[in-house]
Amino acid sequence: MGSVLTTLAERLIGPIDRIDQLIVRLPFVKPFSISSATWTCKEALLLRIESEGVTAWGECVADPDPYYASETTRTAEHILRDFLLPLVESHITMGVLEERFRRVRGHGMAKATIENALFDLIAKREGLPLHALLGYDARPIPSGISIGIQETAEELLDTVEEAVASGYHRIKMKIRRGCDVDRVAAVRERFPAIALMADANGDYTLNDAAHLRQLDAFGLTMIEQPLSYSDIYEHSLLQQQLTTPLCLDESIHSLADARAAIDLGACRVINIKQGRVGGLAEALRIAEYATARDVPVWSGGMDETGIGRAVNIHMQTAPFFTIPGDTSETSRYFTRDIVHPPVVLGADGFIAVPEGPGIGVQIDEDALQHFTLETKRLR
Ligand code: OSB
Ligand code: MG
Repeated sequence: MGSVLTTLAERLIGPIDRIDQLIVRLPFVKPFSISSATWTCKEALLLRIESEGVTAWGECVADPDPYYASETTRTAEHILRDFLLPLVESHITMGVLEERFRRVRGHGMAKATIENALFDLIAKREGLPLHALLGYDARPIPSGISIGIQETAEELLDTVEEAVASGYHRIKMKIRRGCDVDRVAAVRERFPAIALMADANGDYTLNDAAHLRQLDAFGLTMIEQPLSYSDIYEHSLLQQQLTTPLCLDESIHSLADARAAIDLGACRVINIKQGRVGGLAEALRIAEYATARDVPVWSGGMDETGIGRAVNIHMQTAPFFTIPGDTSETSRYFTRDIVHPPVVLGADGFIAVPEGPGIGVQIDEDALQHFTLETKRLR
């Protein structure tokens, strides 16, 4: 593992002819609600890098609003243009670039956008699929689904039923204050045997510990981010009062956060979003650290377009990812995506890794043009 990351860090960036930033907006099939926000469409900043006839892509996972994380599409634009892209030079390695990026505090989503695009570029130039550049063999990826907060319990039960029938290996349901214990109880009663978990996106405080303890009755595989994004210490106190494992998502921005959380006993599982922690290299470091301490990890999602979704799939070929993640079929999110082929579930609920060079999916130029709000040339 150490050697995998060393080899990655030694890769040269190489010549860059042009960089463009695109903002795209794709309508969702259905609005997606978490405790702090409802989104009716996916807005994303994309980076397109051209190098000697090769075109590479990176997708920023920031939302247009700061309701899941502090970064937004426009903060990412500012940080990319004014601070990160000036550090990208053809003669340096990815490891040196990562060192340079450390001077910029935070902004992991902006950093991951460049890192992802450059790894796509390097992989394409070497004729390797991204998973092979990362050092892992392709394998079928077990799928999980994240179901947003539904208007009614009936709609929730119908959605879960559909997901179970599709073959998802693990069901995550979003909860919030006032829409939690009864909903989980209803799902559990109807589906006694499924792997089920709940994600609160930080809607509770330690004062809710007794209330949250009721969730221990339902055999959840984990409760994700019950407390706020900065409450790592408070999660360690909550974990002592619950038998259900806690999983941290938005609290983890780096390996340092993961260390603090694990060593404090603040979580027993980590949701790693490579697009949130600065990219694939930091994500794999977190995965290795956690796994060595018997804290399993899984790959989260940010409702990405096919570009970011492909990156998450390639990352999950790493053997650390032992729990089904939040990577679901494209058709759950979009009627039309900007890449092909779409992500589909095999009959057994597994996802195949795209096998072309780099991220392995092709841009659908017509769809891209259709959904693009603006394009800016950055270099
Ligand atoms: O908390 O994991 C989350 C989507 C947007 C913001 C935060 C979260 C999510 C999801 C959806 O749960 C994951 C996906 O389907 O990509
Ligand atoms: Mg989450």
